[in-house]
Amino acid sequence: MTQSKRIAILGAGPSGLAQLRAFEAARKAGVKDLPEIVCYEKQNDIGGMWNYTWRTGLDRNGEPVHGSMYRYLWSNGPKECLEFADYSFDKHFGRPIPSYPPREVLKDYIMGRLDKRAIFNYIRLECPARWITYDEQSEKFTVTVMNHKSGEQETEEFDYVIVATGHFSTPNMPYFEGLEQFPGRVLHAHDFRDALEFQGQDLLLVGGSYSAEDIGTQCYKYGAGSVTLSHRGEPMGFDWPDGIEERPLLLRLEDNVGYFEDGSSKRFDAVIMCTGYQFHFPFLPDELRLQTHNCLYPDNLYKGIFFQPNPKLIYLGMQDQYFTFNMFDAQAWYARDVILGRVQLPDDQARLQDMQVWQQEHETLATPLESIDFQAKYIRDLVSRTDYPDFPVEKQAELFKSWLKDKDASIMEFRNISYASTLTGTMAAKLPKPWLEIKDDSLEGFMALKFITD
Ligand code: FAD
Ligand code: NA7
Repeated sequence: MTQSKRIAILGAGPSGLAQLRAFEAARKAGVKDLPEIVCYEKQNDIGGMWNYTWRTGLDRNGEPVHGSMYRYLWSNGPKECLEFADYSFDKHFGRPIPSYPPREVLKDYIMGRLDKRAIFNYIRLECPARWITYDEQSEKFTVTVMNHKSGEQETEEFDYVIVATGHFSTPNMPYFEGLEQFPGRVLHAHDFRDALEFQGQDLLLVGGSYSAEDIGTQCYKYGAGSVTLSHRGEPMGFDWPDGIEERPLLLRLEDNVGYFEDGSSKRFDAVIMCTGYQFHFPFLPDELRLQTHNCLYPDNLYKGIFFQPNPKLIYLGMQDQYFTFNMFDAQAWYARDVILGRVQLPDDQARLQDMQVWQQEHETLATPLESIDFQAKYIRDLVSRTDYPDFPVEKQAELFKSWLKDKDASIMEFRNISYASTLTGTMAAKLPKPWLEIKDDSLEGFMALKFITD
């Protein structure tokens, strides 16, 4: 009898769970001789970024806290763009809900399609990966994890390693002169949790992307005194309400006063660095470690998944994300089919050529609209190669473009807009009052709202 292959999945967030589900789908479809899978998860539950934690700094095991989610987060894109091809929002909620659900509602949806009993057979919680090596002769990986439940390190061998540890957890924290004397709080978006903490305060947010936009509008919603967004590139340029403004880059702080590139200055109570994240894989040696920045087509990953120097090392979800959950599914299905031998990987040279074609197109992307189409095309390419249920990714790309327009039209109101599902055609319900006025966004609170349906 031949020994079955062994696979280690690192991380049980949406990407790792997509991989587990892809294998589960094969098992349910009657595929025999499936590989043996172990999924190591650092936290004490599944869900990744969606497993909200109040903790910051270190977790109860002394590990760096993974979570960057904050309490009052609502989806930053329409839910119709992240709908799983095989599990619609209609199926989960049984009735139309609005297009921009809050965090707990989205988590409920993500978890809803999992057969938890089956999934938990594979998962070892509180087991952060510590170190991984690859032996050219045996062609096996050695994976060492710290099992905080047993209090011991464990080492096992695997044929494949799938890295699904996310890339929005390790702060990129720049220095500005005078920070050490600033009398208020200085934190990174990673450690931001509850906007109520900043009620009445004048806030300086450094950064010009999603976190700055979202944390800024959220602090405004929950009563911050003022929000100043400082950007080093182009301003975001939205039509901000009174109380939110953009300024060019912060030059220095003197006591509690920030000085900006345009010569202006302002007094602040707290500074929140919304300056993005580092790719951080402390458990991987140089020769196995993906080295990239936040972009739509990281270097060295064939089909955005297979590590070029050693394609038995697989990375999921490493792209910057317009699309999220359905993209992770498409990646996981493709990775599964390669591991099962249904899809043959081409040789080194052919993989390189393929990556170069995508890289070249990636380098030409000049606008968000082009970037959305590029990511949709990437997903289409993956889906067309497996039996993952076909879904209208191009229509979802069009919705993303409408979303951009809606944000430009009104950054404080875009979350009040509804879209139709590209899968079921169901029109999303409308919120009974504007997003800005709905402060209780718990699962129970949100689902108890009287949504408006046509
Ligand atoms: P993660 O969700 O980050 O999961 C990675 C998992 O790996 C975690 O469970 C972690 O504990 C585990 N892990 C890490 N290191 C180790 C280790 N050494 N060993 C074992 N396990 C490890 N997406 C949307 O679609 N809509 C949104 O509105 C949205 N909002 C966001 C808001 C914020 C603040 C952030 C940071 C992200 C947001 N995202 C959003 C994007 C989010 O990254 C994805 O939705 C999704 O969580 C990515 O899934 P993942 O599994 O790749 O990574
Ligand atoms: P992003 O999207 O990677 O953006 C980081 C932002 O921080 C971006 O505007 C950067 O400017 C800016 N930045 C980075 N370093 C600096 C310094 N030193 N000074 C000033 N500004 C800086 O990260 P986000 O956290 O906004 O979003 C990540 C995910 O979290 C996203 O998917 C959301 O769903 C939530 P640049 O554009 O590089 O000039």
